[in-house]
Amino acid sequence: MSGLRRSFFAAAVLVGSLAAIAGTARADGVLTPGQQATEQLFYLVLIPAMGIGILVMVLVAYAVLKFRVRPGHTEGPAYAKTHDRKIEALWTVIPALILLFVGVVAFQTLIVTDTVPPNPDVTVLVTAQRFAWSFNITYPNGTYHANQSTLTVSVGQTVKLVFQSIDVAHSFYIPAFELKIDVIPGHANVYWFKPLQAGTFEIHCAEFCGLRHFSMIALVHVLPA
Ligand SMILES: [Cu+2]
Repeated sequence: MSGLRRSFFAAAVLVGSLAAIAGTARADGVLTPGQQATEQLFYLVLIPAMGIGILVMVLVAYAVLKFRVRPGHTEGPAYAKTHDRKIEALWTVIPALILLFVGVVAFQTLIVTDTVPPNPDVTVLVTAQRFAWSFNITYPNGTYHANQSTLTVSVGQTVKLVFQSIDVAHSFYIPAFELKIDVIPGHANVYWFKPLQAGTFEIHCAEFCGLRHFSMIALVHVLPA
């Protein structure tokens, strides 16, 4: 196999395996609107980035092979080209357009993930404390459940979360929902989610908060509607 053909082959294998990884990551389905928006953004950025990365790697491999020192090719041209206005304009305008695209899609994602519904069905005061979470939950019928160790909600309910920490900085993280927000002393962060499927999902702390940080785990129970 020639060097150029070999680099194209390696690039094809890389694209294939990345596509396979992307495929398995999609298999779980949509759990919340925020998770859906986050994953859409992830793939909208990942797929063009893979294409650009592969293009660059192939061009580098091509240049290394084509312009290497070999019998009869020991020197460069006597008057090598040093400027090209057209190419310079292209490599300014194309990255600018890519950044504009990423900026627009990222803002669209933030509109979904960071717009807390004005009239949530369930309101939860989440209290973080080394090394446990506790939930004060107000349900749609007005019932109030204080100091719960598990967050129980139903499919289709909009859930507003208000966070407080009574000691150090923590971070509320539901990996399945791709939801993560800092929980810091002295400032109440606000976030939301809307579960679309029943199930039980883990809540972790994603900010190192002390020796037993790893054990700061709680559950979200999503009951069928
Ligand atoms: Cu913590």
